[in-house]
Amino acid sequence: MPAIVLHQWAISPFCGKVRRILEHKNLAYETVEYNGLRARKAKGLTEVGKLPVLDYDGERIQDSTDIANFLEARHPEPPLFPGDPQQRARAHFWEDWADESLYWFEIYFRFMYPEARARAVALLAEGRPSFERVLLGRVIKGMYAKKVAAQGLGRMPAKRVEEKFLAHVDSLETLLAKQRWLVGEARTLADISVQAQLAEIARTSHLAGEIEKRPSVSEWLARS
Ligand SMILES: N[C@@H](CCC(=O)N[C@@H](CS)C(=O)NCC(=O)O)C(=O)O
Repeated sequence: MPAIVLHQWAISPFCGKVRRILEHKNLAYETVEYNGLRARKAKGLTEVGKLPVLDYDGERIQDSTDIANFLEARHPEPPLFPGDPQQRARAHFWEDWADESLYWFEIYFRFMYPEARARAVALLAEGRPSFERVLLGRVIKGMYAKKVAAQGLGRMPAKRVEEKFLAHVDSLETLLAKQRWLVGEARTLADISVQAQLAEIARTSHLAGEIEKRPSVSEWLARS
């Protein structure tokens, strides 16, 4: 078995995506956590400075999409992608939608609401001295407020952002009421990518209850 180490924040949706990929492929791995002030060390792991980062038998890969492709090449079974090229193209777009659009709803619902933010800060400070939790609490709000304002959601009323998100969840419900997986007949990177974002929204946001109310989405999310 290869030596695999995932450098992560446990509550990062992209790190959750990589854990799901590794579990899908039945690969054993260890994790290294970057909670609290250790977050600064994550910047030095790669040029990009983001997590997840995966160490695989001495090779270092960053970016969840690149990690997925890397692991697919080395461990083709069970596959992450459908064999049919058209379905593979659909899986590609689902992944990109999850990573580039749904992700911002996750950030917004986690960091723009005081109760969700307090839960996230507690999780991001787990295992660290208590002063780091206080520090994180102080810096995180402003940091993410700037990011969501630049992206756009941060300049909309919260009610509108919630409506837009629930329209996405309703569309997922419509699809999943008629099909077991997002693309084709088996679990693919499409399901993994969307599930990873929704699971993190459900972990810290009051919208968890709204997700639970959609039976097909809820059942598919639990079937991971
Ligand atoms: N496209 C990247 C996105 C990774 C990403 O944005 N990670 C966040 C944590 S959820 C991060 O490292 N943020 C710290 C930063 O941007 O400096 C992937 O798929 O891995």
